[in-house]
Amino acid sequence: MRIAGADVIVTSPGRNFVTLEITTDDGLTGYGDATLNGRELAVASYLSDHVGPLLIGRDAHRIEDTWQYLHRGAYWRRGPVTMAAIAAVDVALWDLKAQVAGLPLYQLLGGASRTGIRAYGHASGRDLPELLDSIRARQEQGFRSIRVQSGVPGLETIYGISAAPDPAGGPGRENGRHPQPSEETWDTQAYLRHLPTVFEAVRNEFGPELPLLHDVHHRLTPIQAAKLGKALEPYDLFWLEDCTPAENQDGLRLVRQHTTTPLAIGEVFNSVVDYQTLIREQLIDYVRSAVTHAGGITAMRKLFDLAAQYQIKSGIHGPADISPVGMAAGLHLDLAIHNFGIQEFMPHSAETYEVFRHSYTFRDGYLHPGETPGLGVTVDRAAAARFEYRPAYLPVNRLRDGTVHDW
Ligand code: EZ4
Ligand code: CO
Repeated sequence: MRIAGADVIVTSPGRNFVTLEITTDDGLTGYGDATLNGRELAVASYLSDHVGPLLIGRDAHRIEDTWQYLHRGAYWRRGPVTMAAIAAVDVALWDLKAQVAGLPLYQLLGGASRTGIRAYGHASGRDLPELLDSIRARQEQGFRSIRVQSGVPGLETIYGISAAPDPAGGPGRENGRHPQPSEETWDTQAYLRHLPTVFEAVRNEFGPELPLLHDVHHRLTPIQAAKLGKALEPYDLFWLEDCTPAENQDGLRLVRQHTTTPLAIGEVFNSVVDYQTLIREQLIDYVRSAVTHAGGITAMRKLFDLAAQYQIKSGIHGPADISPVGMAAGLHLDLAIHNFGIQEFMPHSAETYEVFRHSYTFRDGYLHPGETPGLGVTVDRAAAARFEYRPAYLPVNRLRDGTVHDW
């Protein structure tokens, strides 16, 4: 089975997605997600200008060799653009191999280790009543684990509570072809004072059993994160996510020494190298990388195997800016690996599902990739062509004095 074509599909059904479509000389088609929110065209160019031409004529079955060829062979390693491009090739090749085998992809990864994939949904509110309603709405949708994000008195918008439900699909898109990112104001002390009161109220309302998560979005220093983790201990979080920027992995030692709140990190990481200290020293409890951003199934499987040696579990990133192709790739891994933890799930819009036909399901709190041979996602190219790319960016965050802060 030789690779005959490698097409890059850029489409915007509600938000931007980049998809690699690999075709083979025996007529099969495989898909990989290459969406890098706000920097989509850089990956599209990396694939169509530099990677696609190298793939033509290669044996589509040689997944590991192709991964190494693109990673080591390029000389320039790692980085979000490179790793998203390699991920797209890798996932498309796994899709093809599973189609040839006539099996859903998870069967090639060792088969199912569980019957369903526990998913968490997002609840948010500008104030407490709105937040409690949002949690109830998620429960009605079937979610049994819920990420809680709350407005902070005195702050107009904060991460997870933008006026538009989907930040990079939000106001910036309306400004024409070259929008500027919107800007938000941040006050760390106000957040640190307010958040424990939110979790106290949520626990009082919903009781001790509902698994609750929270995403700090890299906004604290290690000592601030330590303080927050400690303050949240009475509310028994499932995890506290991205409590501090973790490019400096050593910083997590301080957080860890002060709190037993479980920690999840890694949605902006793209390589196992980013995790070396975090995993070896057991400084985190959940690995957050997305298949789409961290080199595909081949790389993620190795990452999870390393984590398993240290009792660290998976918590694959699953926001709406991962396409259904990337989502499905994560679900096949989730079902197969032993050290599965939880899967983030933001259902896509009806427009997105028009372009991406998928076999995965969500029922009673659990996802399943389905039994269709391969990945179980196909792209309707005629539908994709109806949704033209428009630049859209995540907001930029500033402190009250105007200093740029992590978003
Ligand atoms: O802000 O995917 O846990 N999920 C998140 C996401 C990220 C976006 C960035 O593109 O933090 O919503
Ligand atoms: Co996050």
